[in-house]
Amino acid sequence: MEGLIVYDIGPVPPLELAEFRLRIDGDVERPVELTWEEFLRLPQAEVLADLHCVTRWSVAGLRFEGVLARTIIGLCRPRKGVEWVIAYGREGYTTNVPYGYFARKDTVLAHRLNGEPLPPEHGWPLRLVVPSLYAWKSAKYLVRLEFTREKRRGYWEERGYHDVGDPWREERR
Ligand SMILES: Nc1nc2c(c(=O)[nH]1)N[C@H]1C(S)=C(S)[C@@H](COP(=O)(O)O)O[C@H]1N2
Ligand SMILES: [Mo]
Repeated sequence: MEGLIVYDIGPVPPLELAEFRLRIDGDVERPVELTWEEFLRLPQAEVLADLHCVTRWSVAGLRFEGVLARTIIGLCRPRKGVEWVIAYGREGYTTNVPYGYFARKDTVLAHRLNGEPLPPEHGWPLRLVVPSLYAWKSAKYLVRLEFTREKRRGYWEERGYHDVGDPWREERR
């Protein structure tokens, strides 16, 4: 993708789509595990997003397609009191997303970018995109969403990044 800088904490294990599973669990009424086909059968949507990295690059006008976070919320029904969503990448990346930002109408579990399947280095086959937060909250290679009441930090949050990360408030670290 032109303009998007690849930012990865380490090598990403290969994956066959037939082996793909998305786990949605934690403090929810209905934990679910979806195969790739099951995920694609959920209602699909399109979101225009800008990504802002804390290292000060931004890319505007990315067109992501996938399943809205709100659809996932309707599916798993988080319990009252849930305040965080931990997103897991298959290489071991984690990040904690405040539930209020996760639940915004433009948060999407994206599998296409600008009309093409997600490029491998940008999260194939699936990434979380939280346009309202800095890009480190947009976990690539997404395999699990865990809803929690208590705060648990993710990879960069452990290393001093902000728990919320709202670029309009410049919440970097
Ligand atoms: N799984 C995973 N997701 C990740 C990262 C990562 O290392 N692993 N890096 C984060 C950071 S710091 C940024 S800035 C963006 C970069 O997204 P891009 O590589 O698609 O440009 O991905 C975020 N999501
Ligand atoms: Mo980043």
